[in-house]
Amino acid sequence: MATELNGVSEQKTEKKKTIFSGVQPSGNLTIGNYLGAIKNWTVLQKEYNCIYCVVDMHAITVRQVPADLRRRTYETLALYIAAGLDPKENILFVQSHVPAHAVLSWDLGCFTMFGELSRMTQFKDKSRKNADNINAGLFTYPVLMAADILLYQTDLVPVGIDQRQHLELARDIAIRFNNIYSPTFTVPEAYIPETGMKIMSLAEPTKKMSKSDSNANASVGLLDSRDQIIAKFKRAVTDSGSEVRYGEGKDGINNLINIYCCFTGKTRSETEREFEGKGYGEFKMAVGETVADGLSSLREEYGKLICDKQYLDQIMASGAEKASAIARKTISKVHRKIGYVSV
Ligand code: ATP
Ligand code: LTN
Repeated sequence: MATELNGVSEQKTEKKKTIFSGVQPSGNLTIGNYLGAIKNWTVLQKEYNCIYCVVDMHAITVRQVPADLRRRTYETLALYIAAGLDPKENILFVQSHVPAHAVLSWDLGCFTMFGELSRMTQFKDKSRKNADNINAGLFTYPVLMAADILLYQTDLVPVGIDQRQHLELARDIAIRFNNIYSPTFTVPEAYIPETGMKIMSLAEPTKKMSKSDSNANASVGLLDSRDQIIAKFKRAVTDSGSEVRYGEGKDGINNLINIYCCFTGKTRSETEREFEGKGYGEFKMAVGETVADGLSSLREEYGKLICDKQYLDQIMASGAEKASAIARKTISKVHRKIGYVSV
């Protein structure tokens, strides 16, 4: 899709398109976050104007320990860079450093219907998981996400498929606002990878792998050690069969095949052929080793970055400054259209 949308001829005549995406610093980033989101971001950074955010304001919709949130905000930024995002080529910043996100979120909330927010499956899931804290922020989370995206006149939003519904809502809000006033926001499109769009839990393969899962064996962290990674794949839940073949009702093995394909670049049928006549045990071991090897340079780079807090602070500050300059323009346009008095 990237090449199709951004062929050479288009690049010469048109302004580069803008990309925006983010991850919440709500836990240890998993291979789901990597394969569904961050890995794809690195591919896009040369051809697009890319803005990647650590969405800490989204993270507090679920109760966070302050020291953990602060540490994970640094960790997430360091992981962005370790995964290959160049801070000189991209704007990397922390959401709470740019207050325009909260400002636009309020405005857009007045153009979003209660019924629309009630239909969001992530809200329903998270309400079930956090029954003692179904706060208003959890409910209006998609409005803040729409503000994140629309502030930067974003064309494309690379996310995992679980975010499609939120993206649709962001588009609806943009279209609604544009129709009520006049064209104000670029209407964004989702950019969802074909493979890795939804990595499932290793413990319950019908559920999405999630960094906030309380079962440590369910997800593989980007910073897990080689031994931990291999052990988790060895323990991965699969069906009672033994043939490494993609198929209906084989969620566990399908997930392992997908992960293996993402890390090796092989197709499903190539993988099936490679493991023909070999059992699940051997396959799980191979997936574990492949993932551990695939993440080793990221882990090494991360180790260096996380020790240099000063460097990370500097990236955060300069990212916030660049993001604020773009956001300011959208805010002033929106406020003029709404009818707020400017002084
Ligand atoms: P949480 O558990 O706190 O809800 P999460 O692990 O679901 O977090 P997010 O911060 O909500 O992660 O998502 C960041 C990005 O990673 C999004 O683009 C999302 O689509 C993608 N993503 C998250 N989990 C997966 C997954 N299992 N497979 C593919 N992509 C994923
Ligand atoms: N809701 C997203 C995180 C997120 C996001 C964004 C992604 C917040 N704001 C803007 C893309 C664009 C999630 O992955 N849970």
